[in-house]
Parts: sequence; structure tokens; C-alpha cells
Amino acid sequence: MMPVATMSSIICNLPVNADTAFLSVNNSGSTIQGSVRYDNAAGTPLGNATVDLKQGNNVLITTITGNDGTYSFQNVLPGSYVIKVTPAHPWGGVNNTDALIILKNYLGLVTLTGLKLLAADVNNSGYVNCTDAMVTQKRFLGITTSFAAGDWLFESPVLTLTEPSVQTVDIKGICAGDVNGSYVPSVQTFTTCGSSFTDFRDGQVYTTVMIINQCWMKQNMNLGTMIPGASNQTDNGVAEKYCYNDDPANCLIYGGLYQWDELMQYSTNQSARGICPEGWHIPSFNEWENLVVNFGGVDHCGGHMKTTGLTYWMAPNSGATNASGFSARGAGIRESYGPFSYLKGYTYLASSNNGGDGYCFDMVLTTSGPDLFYYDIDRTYGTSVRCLKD
Ligand SMILES: [Ca+2]
Ligand SMILES: [Ca+2]
Ligand SMILES: [Ca+2]
Repeated sequence: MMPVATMSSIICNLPVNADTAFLSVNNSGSTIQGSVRYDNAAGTPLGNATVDLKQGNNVLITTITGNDGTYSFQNVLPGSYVIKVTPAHPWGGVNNTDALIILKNYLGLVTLTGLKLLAADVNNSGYVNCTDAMVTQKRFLGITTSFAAGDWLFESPVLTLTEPSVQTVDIKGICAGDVNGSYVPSVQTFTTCGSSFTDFRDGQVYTTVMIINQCWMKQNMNLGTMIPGASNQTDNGVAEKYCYNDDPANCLIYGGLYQWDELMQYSTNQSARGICPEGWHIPSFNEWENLVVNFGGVDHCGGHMKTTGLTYWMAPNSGATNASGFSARGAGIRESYGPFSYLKGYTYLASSNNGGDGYCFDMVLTTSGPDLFYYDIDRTYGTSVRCLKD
């Protein structure tokens, strides 16, 4: 049996965080800028991460990184600050290789340093030993689904500002357990409308289409963790979805189904971003109407929005031309208390409009005709989401 590493021997191995800068300058109104990147060979930018400028426990300013991982805080007054990052990306990058490296580190065969040493302490015990290797392997095998250390570790630079200046503070992050830095988080790529687009939160790819003067996603959103139809989606900081008949395969074909509050991410603002990627939003009723009036009004628009044929719609799929390129499929609905209905018969597309009294406003297409219904629906139903470019 291997000896248990003592606390003092491990403390000797703890890294000095090279990016933790104690800066002394005299001043009033500084800029702090930099980038947030993954601790891998490529230094993959982490877009859409939340960056908090904190003084003690107080968050003074919050910003979100751009797709290139950059952030900045303006007009920061003199004082001492800590920068704290919360990522948008899922945990990933861990497999048996990482477990083996953690074991080898414990045996003295390899030496982990810096963030990678911290990432090895997956059980958050304060030191790295073979228990961490075992826990890492269990998570890779799906025997456990979380680490005591959490999913992500970031450098937390400390700054002391005393006079106006521009400070560049680059911050690295890593997933707990990914001690070889093998993870390459998705980068959100969107160039021109019509090109495909990767949602870096989960790596799913959507195509896009310009319709009149609006850039739409050509598939329904499929973000989030599937939960059973019998459960409600909640304001828990995690995007949740229903898959028709609780079958994940249906989410791949038709996208997820979301309760209105969840798809809006608990905002009531018109054109809120909701569950859409950064730079996209839940279309308002007025934005939907722009599409409707340009494709024959409510009597004909549905046909011009539906895919043709009987792959994604049951017969008769009347009036389907897909002339708009919108490519709607008969995604069905999750009813208030859990049952699923109308697969290939109807699709309910959410707007950001809250009809009041617990209702919201949907666009409804049906296989039985080319028309489009505006429908005031109970907010507890689970409906489809199409995102529109800001
Ligand atoms: Ca440990
Ligand atoms: Ca790895
Ligand atoms: Ca949720």
C-alpha cells in the first residue's frame, strides 16, 4: 500500500500562481482588461463567461466575455480587487488518461504544477493522491456525476490599484480532472447569415437562414439537460428541456420543448436572450409578424414555413412549400402536467410576449393547412424555440 501523502509534503508542491499580480499604482479610474482562456495547448478562448470584479465578498462590476474570450472593466476606482470567473461551457475533457496521470503524479512519476495540480484534487481534500485518481475514473465511467471540487477551476487574480492605469489581466481556467489539458471547449462561430453556427455551451451546430431582413436559426433550440415530462422546469441556473415522449432521439430531430419561463430564463423583457446563444434572442411577437406578413399573412405563412413531404409532418401537410426556408417541423407539445401530444401534427413556436394571467403567445403551425395561428397558451406547456439574431 502506498503511503498517504502528508499535508506538508503537498503544500510544498502547491504552485505559486504566476498570474496573481499584486500591482501598486497611484490612481482614480483604471481599466482592467484581458482574456479568459482554457489551460490547454491552444489557449482556447472561453466566450460568454461571467467575470466578476469583487472587493471582499462584494461584486462591484459584472461583465461577460466576448466570443474571443476578452473582457474589460472601465473606471475602476483605487482599491484591492479579485477577479472571479464563472464559465458558460460544460465540464469536459476527462478520461482514463487523466486518472492515470493523477496516479503517476502521486507516485512521483510525473509532476503536475499550477492549475493542473489544482485540477487533480478532484475531491477537494487539499492534496492529490490515489483517491483523486479513483474518483476521476469513476466520473469518467459515469459512476459519479460530480466532483467535490466542482466542475471548473480558474485563476483568481488579485489587483491593488492606486492610480489611473490600464491593467492587462489574462485568466486561465480548467475543468476539474482534466490534468493533461485535453479539453478544447467549443468556440461560438458565426460569420454571415446562412452559415452554420456552433453554440459553444454544448457544441451543438445550428444552421441559419436570412428571411427578408431577419437572420433565423434553421433548427429549434436543443440546449439543456433532458428532464421527464412529468416535472416542471425550474429557475436553477441550468437549462432544462423536454424531449417528446421523454426520448432524447426526438430532441435531435425536433429540438427541445421548454416552458415559457425557462425558455425566457426568467426574464419578462421583450426579445430577451433566454436560452439562446449570446448574440441571439427569443423573437418578440412583432418580430414574428415581420415574417408572417411577408409570406402571405396568417392564411398562407404556415405553409411557407413548413418543411415539405411527410418526414417531419404526418399527412396531409397541406400547403407546405417552405418558400421562406424556415423549415419548421411538427415538433408537438408537452402539455401542462406532462403528457406529450401532436408530434408531426402541430408545432408551437414561442415568442417573448407574455400574454398575462399565466399565458404566453405562440405561433402555431399545423399539418392540416397552410395557415398560422396566433395562440395564447398556458405558460406551463412545453413548446419549441427558434432564436433570432440580435
Ligand atoms: Ca484530493
Ligand atoms: Ca484530459
Ligand atoms: Ca432551469
